[in-house]
Amino acid sequence: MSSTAEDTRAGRPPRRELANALRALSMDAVQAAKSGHPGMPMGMADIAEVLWNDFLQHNPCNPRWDNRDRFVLSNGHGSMLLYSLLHLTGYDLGLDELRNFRQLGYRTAGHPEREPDLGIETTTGPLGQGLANGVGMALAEKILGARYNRPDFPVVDHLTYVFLGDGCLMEGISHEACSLAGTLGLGKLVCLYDQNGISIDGEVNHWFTDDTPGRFAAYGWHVIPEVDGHDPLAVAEALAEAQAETARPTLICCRTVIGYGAPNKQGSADTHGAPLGEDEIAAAREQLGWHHAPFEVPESVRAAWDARQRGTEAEAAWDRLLEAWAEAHPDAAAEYRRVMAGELPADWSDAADEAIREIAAAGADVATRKASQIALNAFAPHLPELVGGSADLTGSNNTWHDGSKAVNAADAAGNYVFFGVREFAMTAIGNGIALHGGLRPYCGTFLVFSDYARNAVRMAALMEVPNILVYTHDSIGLGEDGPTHQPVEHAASLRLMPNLQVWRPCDTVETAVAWRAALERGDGPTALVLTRQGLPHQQRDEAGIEAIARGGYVLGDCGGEPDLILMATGSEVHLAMAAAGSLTADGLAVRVVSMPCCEVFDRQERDYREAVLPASVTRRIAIEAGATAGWGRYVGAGGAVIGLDRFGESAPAGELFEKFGFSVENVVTVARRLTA
Ligand SMILES: Cc1ncc(C[n+]2csc(CCOP(=O)(O)OP(=O)(O)O)c2C)c(N)n1
Ligand SMILES: [Mg+2]
Repeated sequence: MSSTAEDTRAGRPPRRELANALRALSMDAVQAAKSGHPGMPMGMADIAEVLWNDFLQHNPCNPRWDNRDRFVLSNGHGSMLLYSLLHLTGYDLGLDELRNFRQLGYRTAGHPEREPDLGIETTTGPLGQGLANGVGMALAEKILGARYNRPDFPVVDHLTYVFLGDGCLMEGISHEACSLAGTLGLGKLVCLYDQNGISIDGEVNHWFTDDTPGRFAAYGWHVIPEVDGHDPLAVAEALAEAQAETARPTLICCRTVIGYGAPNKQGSADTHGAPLGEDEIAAAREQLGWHHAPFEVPESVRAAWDARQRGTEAEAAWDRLLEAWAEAHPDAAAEYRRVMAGELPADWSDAADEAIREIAAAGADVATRKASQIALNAFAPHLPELVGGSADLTGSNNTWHDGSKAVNAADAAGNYVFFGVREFAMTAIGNGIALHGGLRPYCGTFLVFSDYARNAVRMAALMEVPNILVYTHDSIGLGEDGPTHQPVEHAASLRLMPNLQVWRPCDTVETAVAWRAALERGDGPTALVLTRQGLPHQQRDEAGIEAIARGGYVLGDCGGEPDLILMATGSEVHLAMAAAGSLTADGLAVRVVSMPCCEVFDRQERDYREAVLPASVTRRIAIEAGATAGWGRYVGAGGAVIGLDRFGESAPAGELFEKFGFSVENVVTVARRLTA
């Protein structure tokens, strides 16, 4: 963008007027809702105007255009800015939606999160995560570009823009994510920092005095400091400079005034998260020279904002490139189209069946973390879209498979990311990779550190992002590392999260089925909860193997109505089987139910659940080396739970299982008490 930026816009209303349309819509919608955040939209309006009108490649007529630039609102409280932009540029978001900001049944939620058919890539309520999502999107673009672009055919070639605020930069995740983005040389990531000096409690100089440009320079970023965020030419110049930089991510630090245009409140935290009030809004109209009724936008302003034709043309030009590329490289093109559509290969189902049959036939006695690697080795050759990594525990999580190849700054044509010790960013970056499309992420760490990642797991569940979480070292069974590393409450608490599927498989076969379920899931995350210690293979027939996918099934049975049902997950399944053997020898009719995924079991039809857990059998014991919460609904009032409602100890695993009651002897004792 040259200094003639203003000249090239002949015939259009002045930029300030276009930006004021964003300000007016935002302050009026917040006022109508009696709730929301006018400060950020009014402060960032000039920046947004330049970015969206002159730089952002997007098509309001097709929000899912593969090669669109991604735009992320990490300071997502400013959601009215995004709604105003979408409305004005021509997305399917009418004035009625803006008038009903934050109301039930409307698409204009407080924090919109994700709406791919509306042009909302992601915005984060939880500050800082959008920035990490943006890193994931830029990483996905880099990986896909390295795979699919050919000389003269830059089919994957877009930028990722992130708006962020002081809050995002105070959050630790910004360090995790931006440090890695620098190392990976994500040159097509452009972040615009709303440096307004204000957060909710007031002037940030009392709690945030970092040298932000210095900090990002130290990460290896290209930093453009001290840009006047209310000077469109300065913003345009900075954006042009950012585009020209392709080796390093760019941070543009924009000095802005929060609530710009509200004469008595601008520059203060009062504008952050409350309606301005009728009087101040009237005064702002005067100050801005915006003499239109609420939600009224003059035709000339609307016409200047309308991006539909420009977007349609941009997409059509890209379509022509794609066609030519597809003709020259038909195999790559077929794969590209499939992965971008989020579809599994046509032969996937047969291949997965075959792989699971082979794994069952091999019947290996291994830890389920090892079983996970076996599953990866079986499935990954069919799924080039699979991109995994670990937060510095690759050898422990067994996330590296025979086809893994590291991604780095110089060569992104790989499928494995060494995330470093950054669980939260890894998970949010994984979400960003999935949100971008074209790749399927998996992220490994110890189960106990899922706490570090937790809000990103929650965002994946909320946004229906199919991120796969490989959580190993899942109980006291990890032994000597001790209670800091021994998860207790984690499986139970992850099961509380809506739309997260938690699998805790007991052997190689269940682990492969769990992986398959995770890979076939398109609408939410899956946690694979895996052991450090070895586990014996369980025998099943063909029907038994098929039943695993139902989340809970009869693994060992007695013939006729059981006197007792033992149910267990993961490392406690073989214990249940051994205890059942002992009780059977004593003349009791015992059924063993393996329950690798409660969420999936709960969704089975009533008849199936009743067949597995007949209501008439009230003597039931659940066994899991973790918090007992959640098992009550399966064992009922007449049942018992053998679990662990305290922290573990540092000792060899075998001794710990004995001490805490995960022994055949204890299960038999509890069973005798129940059946007496
Ligand atoms: C993780 C997280 N913590 C706290 C909040 C609540 N919150 C929303 S906005 C905000 C202040 C953000 O300040 P800044 O990013 O500077 O936004 P500005 O006021 O400048 O718009 C806070 C604390 C949040 N949304 N996410
Ligand atoms: Mg701020």
